Amino acid sequence: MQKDTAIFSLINKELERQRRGLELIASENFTSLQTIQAMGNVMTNKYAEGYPGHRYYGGCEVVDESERIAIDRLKQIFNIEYANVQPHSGAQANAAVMLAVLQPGDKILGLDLSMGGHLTHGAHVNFSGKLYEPHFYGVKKETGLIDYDMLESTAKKIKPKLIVCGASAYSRDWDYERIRKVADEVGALVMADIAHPAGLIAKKLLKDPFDYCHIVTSTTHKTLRGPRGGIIMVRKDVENPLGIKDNKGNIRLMSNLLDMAVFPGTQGGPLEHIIAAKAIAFGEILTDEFTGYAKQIILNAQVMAKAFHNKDYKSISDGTDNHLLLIDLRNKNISGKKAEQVLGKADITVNKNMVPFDDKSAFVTSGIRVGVPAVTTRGMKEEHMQFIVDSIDDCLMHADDEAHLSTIKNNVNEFMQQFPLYPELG
Ligand code: DSN
Repeated sequence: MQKDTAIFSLINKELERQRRGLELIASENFTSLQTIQAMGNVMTNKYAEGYPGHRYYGGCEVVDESERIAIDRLKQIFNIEYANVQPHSGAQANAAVMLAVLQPGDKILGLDLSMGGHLTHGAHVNFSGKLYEPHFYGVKKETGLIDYDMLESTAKKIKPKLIVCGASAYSRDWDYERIRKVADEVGALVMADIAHPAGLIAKKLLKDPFDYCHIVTSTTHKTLRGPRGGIIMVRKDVENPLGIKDNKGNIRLMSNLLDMAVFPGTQGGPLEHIIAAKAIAFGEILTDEFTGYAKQIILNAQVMAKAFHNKDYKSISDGTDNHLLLIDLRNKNISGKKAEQVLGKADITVNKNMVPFDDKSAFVTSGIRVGVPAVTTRGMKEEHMQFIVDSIDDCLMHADDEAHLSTIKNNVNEFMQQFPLYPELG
């Protein structure tokens, strides 16, 4: 077949879109070129159901080596005993954990989606809310901080099997120690989904969840800056302290339960080309360059928070400890939906997001979520944050002025030329 110009020209168009725009979606990043190159490799041709050394197909000796390197590097990053690098995504990782440690109908307790939580933490439209009995904690209205009292009282009342911590739109660190204390009192396991802040945790810039959370999941493409995918990790509860049984009633190591839940529980053949790319990204995370990157994320986010504050924007919890801000636009008289659309016209990409206690629907919302991992990868430092905030404010203040939005777009495109993206690609 001839080269598929339709698709390759769209890939080039997407590259140009990424190059010229301000990418502020908190869950996105620009992975290294070698990571991208590894994703398009011949390992995609290989079936490798099972795990290194124990596969259901022949010819796996090479992918075994690559998967072992990915596992070893991930263990080194987080100082953990167990890692599974096969989940195709964060949602798949969470599904596998729940399959491993829960029975259908068991109670789970997670952060409410409308308060910053994630679909897979019990939302009624998701498998986690359909197969299990979901309960939620939230944030405090006055502070925007996790309501640990609510978490504790709900846990004591309902006695969940699993407490899930972690969020998609929460700008503060977590009190994992307190959550574990509650879990121990009610006999629950704790799963931390660190998909968003994982890169900052890897470099010890935020609290370490591993000593308190029995199981930790993440994606690999957000602050970890790797290929799109998921991982499951355990530091020290591999012994299965709560005696969770497999479906034959045997008490197995947590590592066995989790491995079985990924394959054959929820997935078939692993994406060995993506696992190779994960290995590359994990190698990059182990470098000093990544330490500098993670520190810069926090510096940029804090300067950005101040710049928004100076323009009378309200952020939930009034600032950030991590890589993102959840901006409440209610005092600016514009919805999240409209803000996302208007900013898009100026090549500034954000996502609309519900704010806690939102009076608008998830489709309209009162807020936007703004994150700095991607612009930090582009090379932006503290001094560049003011331009971003000024441009966002300018757009929102001239939301219906197409000519003005077009001028801002030109300024954004010119600004972005200072920060080349994949110059090797021409
Ligand atoms: N959709 C991701 C995010 O944007 O946070 C979470 O899965």
